[in-house]
Amino acid sequence: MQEATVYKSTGSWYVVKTATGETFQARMKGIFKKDEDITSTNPIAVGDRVTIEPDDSDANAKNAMITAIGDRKNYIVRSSPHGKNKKHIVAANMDQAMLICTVKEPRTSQGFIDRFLVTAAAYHIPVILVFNKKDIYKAKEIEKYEELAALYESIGYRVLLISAAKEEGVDEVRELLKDKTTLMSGHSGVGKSSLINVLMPGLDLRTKAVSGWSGKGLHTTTSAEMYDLPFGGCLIDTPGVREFGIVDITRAELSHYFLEMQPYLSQCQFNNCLHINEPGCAVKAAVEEGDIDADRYVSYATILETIEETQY
Ligand SMILES: Nc1nc2c(ncn2[C@@H]2O[C@H](COP(=O)(O)OP(=O)(O)O)[C@@H](O)[C@H]2O)c(=O)[nH]1
Ligand SMILES: [Mg+2]
Ligand SMILES: [Zn+2]
Repeated sequence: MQEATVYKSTGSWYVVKTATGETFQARMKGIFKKDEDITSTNPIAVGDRVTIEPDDSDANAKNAMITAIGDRKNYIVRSSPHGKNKKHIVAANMDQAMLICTVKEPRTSQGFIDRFLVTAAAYHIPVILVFNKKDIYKAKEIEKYEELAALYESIGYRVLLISAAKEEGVDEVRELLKDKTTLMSGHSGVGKSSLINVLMPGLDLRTKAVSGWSGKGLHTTTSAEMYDLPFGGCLIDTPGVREFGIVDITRAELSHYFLEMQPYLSQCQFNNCLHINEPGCAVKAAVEEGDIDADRYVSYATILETIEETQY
């Protein structure tokens, strides 16, 4: 018996690696269920710690059986394509997440950033916001970036401006990734593969033009994969994941994941205040005073509407 970490999942086969760097093609032994409260479509995800029994019958094959899954420190899910109420675990056991954004080609909306931040906050995963494609930003885009950076830094997030193409700002990215397990995410076309190729020369991930022919097919079929960084640490790439679901969050909880709202929550007149129409709402007052950013409040109200009250 050996302990190993899941680096890739291809449905029924998993690529797992031991602490000494030995890689195995592993399968699950029988059917066993992990957390009973997660009705997930995949029992094992990238980042999971597993116990394996190497199969020694074929010395060249490096096959193994997975006999147990360790407890997860955290995990992130998206709603499954196989049904609204089913979840698919994207990755487990992360130290942090890095959201790659762009102000231009394509523009990452603030709503998308806020949804990501809410999901990560709900799973207690710190987020670093990395804006890429600095090289094509003109005065207008630089100004937009600076606005967003000031906003998210004021909330407590780390924000970077880089160019993967020109390899600018990448040293800082390396420093932040070193010796940690990081989930990398972002819209298609923002430069995730380009950045990974800079961080891991020799890996040579396929990058594609934003409006390239390969479009959807390529991206929906690819699943999460973990890489060892040459300078220490692991990176989880999530090429097929457009967005993580706000699946585990109730309406009442949502404001807790807008970190800048937290100091006001206890000051609302009603303790079940959803900060929409209630009298004596301290959150709305803070928005009016300019102490909470109005666009963040719009994101809050928009996400709140998408959470069905009957869901939980
Ligand atoms: N100008 C510029 N283009 C970039 C940069 N990073 C990536 N790109 C381009 O953006 C497109 C999408 O990049 P890719 O790495 O495939 O994005 P992914 O979908 O997030 O993996 C490609 O045409 C890249 O060459 C950058 O820093 N500056
Ligand atoms: Mg890519
Ligand atoms: Zn309120």
